Amino acid sequence: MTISLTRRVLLGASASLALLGTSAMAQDKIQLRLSSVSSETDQRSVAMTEVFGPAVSDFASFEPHWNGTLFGQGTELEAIASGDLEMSITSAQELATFFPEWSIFAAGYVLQDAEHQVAVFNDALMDPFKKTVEDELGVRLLAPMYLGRRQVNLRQSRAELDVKTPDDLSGVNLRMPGSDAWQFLGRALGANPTPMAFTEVYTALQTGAVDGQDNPLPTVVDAKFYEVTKQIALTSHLVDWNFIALSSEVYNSMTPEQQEAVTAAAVAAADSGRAAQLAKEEELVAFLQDKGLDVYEPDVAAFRSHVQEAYLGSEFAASWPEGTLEAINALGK
Ligand code: KDO
Repeated sequence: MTISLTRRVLLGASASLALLGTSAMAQDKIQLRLSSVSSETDQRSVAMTEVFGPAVSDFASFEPHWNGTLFGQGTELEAIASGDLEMSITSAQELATFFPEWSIFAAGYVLQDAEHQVAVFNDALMDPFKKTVEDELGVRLLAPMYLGRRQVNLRQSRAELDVKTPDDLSGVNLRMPGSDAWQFLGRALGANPTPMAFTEVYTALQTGAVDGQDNPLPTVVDAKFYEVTKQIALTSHLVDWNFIALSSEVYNSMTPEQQEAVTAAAVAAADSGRAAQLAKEEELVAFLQDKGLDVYEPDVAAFRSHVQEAYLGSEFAASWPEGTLEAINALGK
């Protein structure tokens, strides 16, 4: 079928007008660029793309950038504070680099499970912590995301290195994320921590640059760390979480209805991602064993007492506001 020249020109013109219209409309929408090192298939990313984005699409253009392609791990909060980014999936460990008291939410064996995380995030005890982040960093924390129970994942097989207690990790070169709070956790586990960005971990395991890493089972699978490791000791040393973070300046520029909608969208995305991540944690032990990894429980009580003892005598605990640890524990089981 041939289209007359006139008609083709008209079609072309209307298409470019439509594009202009779309891009102009997009320009009317609030731009929400999110940068994260998580992959697009990570349950937190899927929840942001499938739940958060559509829920705010009337007034905002959600633009996720996964795998650290826009900003490197640990640089996102400063990018938001300087107005170069609107959103991130941040962590207590990253916030602790600005405000040491945030390390209480990154301490091993404190948060008990996903339900405890939500109760803590919504409790009044969090108000001063959230206010400091807003007042001093210009970042608003919208909702808690469940990352999962962090486990010790090693290149050595169990026959080569049977992990029972922290003593068994002595001398093990364990990759931990770069901040002080993470490095401290690595030492509290008994290992020698090596700071490294998430995007470098697979290659470091593959080449033997590190002996292991720690992450929840869904991450071990999503990042394919199981391809280059041989065991997982189920220490569950940190029930880890992230926070959906939004520039306070952008939030404050929204109408009250938009503020309510963006908050509700974040909560809905966090709830969706949490359910998906919990389901994956249940099913992945068998998956990883089928891939040939030794997956087993060490002496968790020995790890818990060693880690808690390390924290209680630490500079981190000295920064924790009086009564906060007790208030967190009171919200648990
Ligand atoms: C990691 O670097 O091990 C970590 O799990 C730290 C988390 O706070 C978070 O940044 C996470 O990486 C990324 O979202 C990738 O899963």
